This record gives sequence, C-alpha cells and structure tokens, in this order.
Amino acid sequence: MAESIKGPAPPPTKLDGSPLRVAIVHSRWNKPVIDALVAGTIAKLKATGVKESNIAVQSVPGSFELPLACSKVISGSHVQAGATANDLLGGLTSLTSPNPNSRSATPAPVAASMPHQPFDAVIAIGVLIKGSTMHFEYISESVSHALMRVQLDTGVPVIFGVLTALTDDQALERAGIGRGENKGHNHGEDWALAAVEMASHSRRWAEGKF
Ligand code: DLZ
Repeated sequence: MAESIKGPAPPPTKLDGSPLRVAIVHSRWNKPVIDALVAGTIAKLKATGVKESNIAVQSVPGSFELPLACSKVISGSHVQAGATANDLLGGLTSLTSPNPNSRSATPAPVAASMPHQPFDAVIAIGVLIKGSTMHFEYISESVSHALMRVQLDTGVPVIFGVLTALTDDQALERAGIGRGENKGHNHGEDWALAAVEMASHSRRWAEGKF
C-alpha cells in the first residue's frame, strides 16, 4: 500500500521554545489517553526548549469545560504578570527612594519567583469518544467552535488538542498507546510543536516583523 501523505510538514525555521510560557489545559475524561497525550505534549515542549517552570498544567472535568478554562487561564496570566511586574517595580522604586519609610528595597520573594509573562499559547487537550447518544456531536462541535473563539478573542494561540474518536482504539492510537501491533502516534507531540510555532509567530507578527 502507498505511504500516506497525511500530516504536517516541518516548520520552515528551527523552533525555539526557550522564551515561551505555555499552558496545558486538559480534561479528565478517558484518563489513560489524556495522560499519554499530556506526557507527549510536555516532552515535546521541553525538547523545543520550553523551560519546565514555564509550563503550567491545569485540569477540568470534561472537554465541555475546556473553552472557559482556556479563556480564564489566559486572562489570569495577564493579571499574574501585571501583579509580578508591579511588585518588582515597587522594590526597584524603593531602591532609589530617599524616604526611609518607603517599601523595602528587596522585592517580595513570592513575586520574584512568580512568572512575569502571560501565556504565549494554550494547548487544550480532551478526548471525546463517541457513545450511543448525541452527546459526542454536541460537545465536539461546541468545543471546537468555542476554542476557536477563545483564540480569536484573546489573540493568544489556542491549540486544538481535542481528539474526536469514534472508538476507544482510535483514541488510543492517536495517543501512541494502541492495543495492537501498531501503537500509533502521540498527537500531543504535534500539538506542542504547533504551540511553539504559533507562539513564536505571534510574538514576531505583533512586532510587525514578517
Ligand atoms: C458527559 C460526557 C460524555 C458522555 N463523554 C465525554 C467524553 O467522551 N469526553 C469528555 O471529555 N467529556 C465527556 N463528557 C463530559 C462533558 O465534557 C462535561 O464535562 C459534562 O457534560 C459537564 O459539563
């Protein structure tokens, strides 16, 4: 049989995840598949240079909860980055302040160790497996549309890591843990690469560099 032509071509330039901060938001339905996908995603993020301390992992009950969670995680990271910057600035201001009663010159240790940049990308991971009712169709459709909306509304890339499988085996094989001889491929790795590429593009495009 002829080899399949399916799948992404490599990016035109080498990916560098070292300056990036990435969130993974995953559901907990169909956990063995989720666990493999999250592990594959993290491993690949690190392989591109994303620092472990710049990867945040959050979980929600099911895929239906993913869009709201992604939206909140993005807005919360802006709040966190702003708070950290303010605390650090407070410390710096007092370094030069003649007022002995001004705030301590040492920035609060918590703030100093807190991340000071918002998320550059969010990877939403869920596993929907078709059952005997219409649940699958409703959730798949609403979640995919809503995740698209989150990325367009926020301007932060949201990677679509939601498997919509017709059978358990389809899901397992897309997480690289197939039960047959063919273990399949872990799509989490592709999602990590997409996140790093889109986050890097977004930073560059935001600076008007093409
Ligand atoms: C209810 C439900 C069903 C039937 N199937 C799945 C599934 O295959 N994958 C998944 O991520 N979540 C499923 N859920 C849960 C919903 O996504 C959601 O968590 C609940 O309806 C509560 O809002």
